[in-house]
Parts: sequence; structure tokens; C-alpha cells
Amino acid sequence: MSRLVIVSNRVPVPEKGGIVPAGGLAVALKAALEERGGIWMGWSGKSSGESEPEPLTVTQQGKIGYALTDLTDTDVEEYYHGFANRVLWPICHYRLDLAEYGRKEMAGYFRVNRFFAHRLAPLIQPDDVIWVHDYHMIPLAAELRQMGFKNKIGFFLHIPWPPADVLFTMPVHEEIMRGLSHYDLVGFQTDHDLENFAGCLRREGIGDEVGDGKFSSHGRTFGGGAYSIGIETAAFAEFAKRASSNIMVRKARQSVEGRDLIIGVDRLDYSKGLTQRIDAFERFILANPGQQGRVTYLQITPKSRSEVPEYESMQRMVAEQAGRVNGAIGTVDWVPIRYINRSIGRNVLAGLYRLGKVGLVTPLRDGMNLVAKEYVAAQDSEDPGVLVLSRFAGAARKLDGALLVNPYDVDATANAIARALSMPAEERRQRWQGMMTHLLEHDVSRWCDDFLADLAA
Ligand code: GDG
Repeated sequence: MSRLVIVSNRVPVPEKGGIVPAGGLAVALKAALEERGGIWMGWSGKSSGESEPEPLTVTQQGKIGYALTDLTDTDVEEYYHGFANRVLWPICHYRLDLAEYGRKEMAGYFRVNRFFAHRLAPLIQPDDVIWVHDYHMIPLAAELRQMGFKNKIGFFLHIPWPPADVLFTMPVHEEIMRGLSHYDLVGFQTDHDLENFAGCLRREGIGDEVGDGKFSSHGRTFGGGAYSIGIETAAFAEFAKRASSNIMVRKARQSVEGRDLIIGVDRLDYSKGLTQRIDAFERFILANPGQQGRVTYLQITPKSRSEVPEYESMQRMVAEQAGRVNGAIGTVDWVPIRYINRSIGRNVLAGLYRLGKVGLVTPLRDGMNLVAKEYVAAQDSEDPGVLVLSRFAGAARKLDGALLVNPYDVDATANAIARALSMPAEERRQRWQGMMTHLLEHDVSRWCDDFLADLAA
């Protein structure tokens, strides 16, 4: 079996004692690396100021080498905040209004990818299989090919791929499309993303599907497929069960005694539909006065990307909105929305999912959305809660036991909350069972194995 080289913007380096930072993706990729041996390379998250970053540091832990590099301040600003998060992220989430294209940032993005390729090159052996992750790294394969590398190189995009009319608003879309053609396999979260990609090739007249899961463009033939990412379903279910006895979870349970808990968990991001969701909750209470004082909506929203102006203003907006709704519909003995604006421990999170009668997952656009899957896995099989899920999350393609909503339709989401809270136990069990069976079969290890098997084929 070939050695595996994984490249991603950030690298979840295990802390002392070998504990991997939380998250199924990190666990699954680490397992794949442990099996085959290999390297995980990426940005350290640190800046070297304006001086050239020190040579790559490789920390060996068992069969895995973690190879990290710093970037300069300018690199971080142009590549990361500038192009990745202010152009590619909004465009891929259909937010043309938020994309701020600049030539300097675009040049920084390609420059840093070249830099990553040069730092990685000395570590690559001829038989290594290379797996590149996400939108930060699209041009990496082209850089490696230019340096003469013939290895199998795969790419997986964790976020959506937009339709041609959206993508083509980005001035360098041709370069980005060309970048993808240098991989041997390009993986998307869903068949929709894959169709959009094929549509982009055709509309630009630069390529097409050539059958058998293959595409041809820019003089190359390469594989393309949908590989929906999963979670460590069985382990997470067990984890959530045990988490019920966690002290914080017990306190939370006591504090909502006699009330139903609705739970939302999202990074603070405009793609997650938070303001529409809070509106929907308010609308639900106004339309169902009998529910006043009988439900608590807990929204856990760790800050993210605060350096990007849209995120900073969003942070203010969501906090103000939660405060306004509490002021408008709360009573002396009832705070309708509990809003937590920082990260909480994964075990507490798992226990809270299990407490939630309703999991509210209503992104405006999402590659997959692992919160939806974690919520389902965390439920008690005898008395499961109901998932209210946006049809615009990749997860909605397969989780058909959820109540699917259009998050732009605030009334419809409000109605779905009402329906979820009054759903009979038998229907809840039936819906949950179907989703859980799917999640057990399609867990994150299977996602990883499927992708790597197709890349090797
Ligand atoms: C991208 C794509 C795709 C959240 N708050 C806390 C916390 N979390 C954890 C969740 C979950 C993860 O963060 C979020 O994953 P999502 O999939 O929901 O969203 P993104 O971060 O946007 O991820 C997405 C994913 O990549 C994988 O391919 O599904 O579509 O956008 O695991 O549990 N964890 C802890 N405390 C928190 O407060 N411990």
C-alpha cells in the first residue's frame, strides 16, 4: 500500500499524549495515515512577520510526520483572509454580493500555493499518493505537476461547487478550473456539486464528461465524483450516551426542566442562516402563544474568522438580534433564546444534542453539514428528537427522515419547528431509524476509503 501525503490549510496536530483535536475528519484521516504511514502538511497557523518563514518542521508521531510551515503576514492576508475567505468562500456559497475580488489577493493565493508545493516537494517519494483538501489549495497539483511530479494526486472540496453563472463572476475562474484538471480525482460532497462542475466545464467549452466518472479538459482526463463526508457515527452515538452524565450536561438538563430544548450549533458564518433561524424561532412563538415559557432555544456559535469584516459585523448582528427577540417575547421567568458565542467541549456538545427535542440546522448553503449528522447520531433510540434541516445543506440529499425546510422561508421554518415539537414518538423513531442506518453505513471511514480506493484505481 502506498504512503499517503495529506495537504490541508490547517493540520490537526495531536496534542501531548496523542490526543487528536476534536472532529471526525481529523480522526479519519489520521487513521488512514496510521495505516499507510505518511505525512500531513499545511500551515502552522502562525506568521513569520515579514521575514521568510523558517524551513518546514516535521514532527514524527509513530508512522505520521506532521509537516508545518509558517507564512508571512502578507501571505496570510492575501492568500487566507483575502482570496480563500473573501473570494472563494462567498462565491462557493452563492454569495456574489460578499465576494471582494482583488488582483493582489489572487496573486497571493497562487504564490502561496507555489510556496506550499516547493516546501512539500523534498518530502514526496515516487509512489506516494497525495490527497489535497479544500478550497485553499486548488492550484497545488498544477504546481507539483510543473515540478515534474507524476504521483496520483486527489482533491476533495468540503464546500459547495456553484453553478457556472455564479462561478464565472470570479475573474480567475479559468485558472481555478484549470487547476482542478491537474488532479487524478476531484471529489465533491454531493451529486449537485458534481453536476455544477460538469456544467462549468461545458459552459466554458473547455471540457466535458467522457463517461465512466471521467472528465476531460485542458488536455487531461481525470476522475470526478460525489463522496459525501460522514462522521464517526457509532463512536459519536456512544460518546453522546455517556455524555448524559457529564456535570455540565446535567446542569443544562436541570435548567430546562419542564421545557423542550431546541438546539442549534454552528460556526459564526453568514452561510449558516442564523438571522433567518432566529426570526423563524420568534415567528414560531408568536404563532403559537401556548408555547411561551415552554421551550428554550439554545444556539451555540463559536466565533470564526473575526479578521474578515463581514464576520465581525455578523457577530454583532446575531447577538443584537438574539437580545432583541428575548426582549420582545421573553417574560420575567423565561429567557427564550440562550446564545453562547464561544466554543464548548465536544463531550458537552454531544450531551446537549441528545437533550435537544429539535435539532435546528438551517444553513442557506452548506457543503455537507456535520452538525446535522452528529445531532442524529446523538439521539436516544427510544425517544429521538427531530432534525429540522435546510434543503440547501449537502446533508439533506440523504437525510430524508428530517423535516426539510427552505431557510429563506421563515414561516415554513417556524411551522417545521411546531411540527417537530408535536411529532408523535412512533413517527420520530421511524424517521430517526432510517437516518441512523444511513449514517452507520456511510461513516467517515467509508468516505475516506471510497475516495482513496477510487484515487488508486
Ligand atoms: C466545512 C463545510 C462540511 C461547532 N461548534 C462547536 C463544535 N463544532 C463542530 C461541530 C462539527 C464542526 O464543528 C462543524 O462542521 P460543519 O460540517 O457543520 O461545518 P463547517 O465548519 O462549515 O465545515 C461543511 C465540513 O467542512 C466537512 O467536510 O460538512 O459543509 O462548510 O463537527 O460539532 N465543536 C466543539 N465545540 C463547539 O462549540 N467542540
